[in-house]
Amino acid sequence: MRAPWTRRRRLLPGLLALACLATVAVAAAVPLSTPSARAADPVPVLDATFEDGTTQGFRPRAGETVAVSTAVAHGGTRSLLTSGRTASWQGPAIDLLDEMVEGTRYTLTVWVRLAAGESPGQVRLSVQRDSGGTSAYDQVVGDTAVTADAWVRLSGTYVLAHDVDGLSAYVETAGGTAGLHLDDFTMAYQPTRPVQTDIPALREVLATDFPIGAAIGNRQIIGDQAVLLRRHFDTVTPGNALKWDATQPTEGAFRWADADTQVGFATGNGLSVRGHTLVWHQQTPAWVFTDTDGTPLTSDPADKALLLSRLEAHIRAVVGRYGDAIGVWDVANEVIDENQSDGLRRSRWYEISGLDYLRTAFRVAREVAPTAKLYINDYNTNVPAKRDKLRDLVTRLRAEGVPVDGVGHQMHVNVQWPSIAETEAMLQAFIPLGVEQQVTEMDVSIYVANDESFPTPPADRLLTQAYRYRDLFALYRRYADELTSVTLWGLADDDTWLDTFPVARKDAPLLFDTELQAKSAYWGIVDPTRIDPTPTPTASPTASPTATPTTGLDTCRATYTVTNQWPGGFQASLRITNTGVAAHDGWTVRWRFPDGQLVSQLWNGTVRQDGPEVTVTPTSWNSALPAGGTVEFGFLAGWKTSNNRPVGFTLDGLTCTTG
Ligand code: 9MR
Repeated sequence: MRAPWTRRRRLLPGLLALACLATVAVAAAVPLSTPSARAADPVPVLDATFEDGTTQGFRPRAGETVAVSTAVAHGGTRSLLTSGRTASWQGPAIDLLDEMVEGTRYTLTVWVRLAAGESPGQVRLSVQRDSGGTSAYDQVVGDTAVTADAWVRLSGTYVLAHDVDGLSAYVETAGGTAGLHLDDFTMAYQPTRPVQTDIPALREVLATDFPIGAAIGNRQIIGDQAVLLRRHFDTVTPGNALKWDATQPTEGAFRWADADTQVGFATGNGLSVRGHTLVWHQQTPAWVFTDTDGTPLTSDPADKALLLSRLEAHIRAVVGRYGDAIGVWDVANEVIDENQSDGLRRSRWYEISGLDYLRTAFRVAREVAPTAKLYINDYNTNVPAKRDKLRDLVTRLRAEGVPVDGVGHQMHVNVQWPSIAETEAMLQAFIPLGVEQQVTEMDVSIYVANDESFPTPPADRLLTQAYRYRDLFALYRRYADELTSVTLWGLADDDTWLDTFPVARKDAPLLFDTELQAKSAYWGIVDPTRIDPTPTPTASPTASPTATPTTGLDTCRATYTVTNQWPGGFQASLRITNTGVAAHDGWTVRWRFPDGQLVSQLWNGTVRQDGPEVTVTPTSWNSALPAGGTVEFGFLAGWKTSNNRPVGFTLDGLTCTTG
């Protein structure tokens, strides 16, 4: 009998014909494995200019008014005006069920501006999928600033990766009910380039080191994506399908469709599965933390018992369903808050149960899956303060007999941060504990600041990224005895969570580009001599720890990076490079915060803050700053209404350039 979670996918008619057409058309235009070659031209499927005076298939989502307008136009003399909105999710929609073929990539583009007199706001482009009476929503373009004075272009690619009985694209606002115009909507079939078959498979290159994995969704297991996935990877992590909000959105009503599909694909193709994740403060439905009458649970014994029994039931169901098919579980995700003296995140889990939610989760997971490896997983585990708090927690839990087998380092990093030395210290810190370690969610953002946005990834960033992959994987390989797998948080740059986090912009953090072709980042791992050196490199932050000194007027360079931000707080790092000819031993670095930000904790230096003015001086071990040398420190800080970058960086009173 087949396991209950294996399921045949139904391909909508036409997919195969279209896929063949794509392959033929693209193969004729683009030779195999030419990474710099452009994608084939899109093939228009739909367009709407409203110049014929009709709404061309656009309709209101619910109750608002959608009508052709001559007030403004992006092209021609007409646009589509949506008015009378009473909720931010209302907006113009167009049905696509008959137009889109499952597993095929489309580009959706539309121009939007707000109606006259509306205050600036944010718009986004989304797709609604309906199936058996349930709707789901995918963002095609994330929140994008818009005004009543100018048109803004929203354009993104979309692959339908689910069987559906209803499908529409729509524009909505992030908040408010402003009237909005849209114009020149197009949907184009975007042929993909064939998956390269003449380059080494990552999993073979790394075969003697560790299994290599990718996070997946339904989109990664059909069409060319599936071909690429099977070719290069040993393991997969369903990125969302096993989380609580996906599996048990309401109490006792489990939904397995996506998880079954993804786990079934993996086992059917000889890929192993990391189960992610059983207990987390995000993507957990509100019912878990409330009474049956909607009252928030408290830490009183009855409430706590109720919470832990829900946790136990959840783990029994989810882990039990997949049995041996899932050999590793991220039992607990992101439970550390290094700003708490005890290092424990004040999540609802913690507030109600203290550490008992962790004890229960690991105990039950071990009981249900006795041979699975049980992990505690977190981000920024390279940051010394966080690393040490995690190490302390794991030590404490294991001393109590809680079965924590491994530590997962997410490694959401960027082209500049963190250093190899800090990453190595991260791996070393856990060796004495005798736990396994895995890199679980690695990606390397091309951005180093929240206010950067590139329509296409600049060549120098991609080159620096390749060096980062080269150096980080060289490190991982040196620690292959400790690392039992390395997983990337995605398959290719066409589908990455970083396109909407921390702001909406196109990122390119993975090894394969939006055309599924190997990037220099891939070669950084597979064969660094094949990294495309054409663009002028910005020095690899790790390959060349000191910059070449330059003479002339510029004396220092300040590189400021917000590495993480959440409501009210953020983490940042500042790297100062001495680009002058003289040493600055015993240095003093200063800057000004423009928005009342307040540093709460700084490492690798001593901080003083006087209003907006921040002064940092060295610790005992990093006071030397020779010509060409670099110092780097990180800090945690609070922010209120906005968090713009600091200004006025100086080194010993000399003004630094930024960048
Ligand atoms: O990749 C996931 C993305 O699709 C979700 O929108 C997001 C919501 O929180 O979660 C992403 O995955 C996260 C993972 O589960 C835990 N570590 C951080 C990952 C990126 O946010």
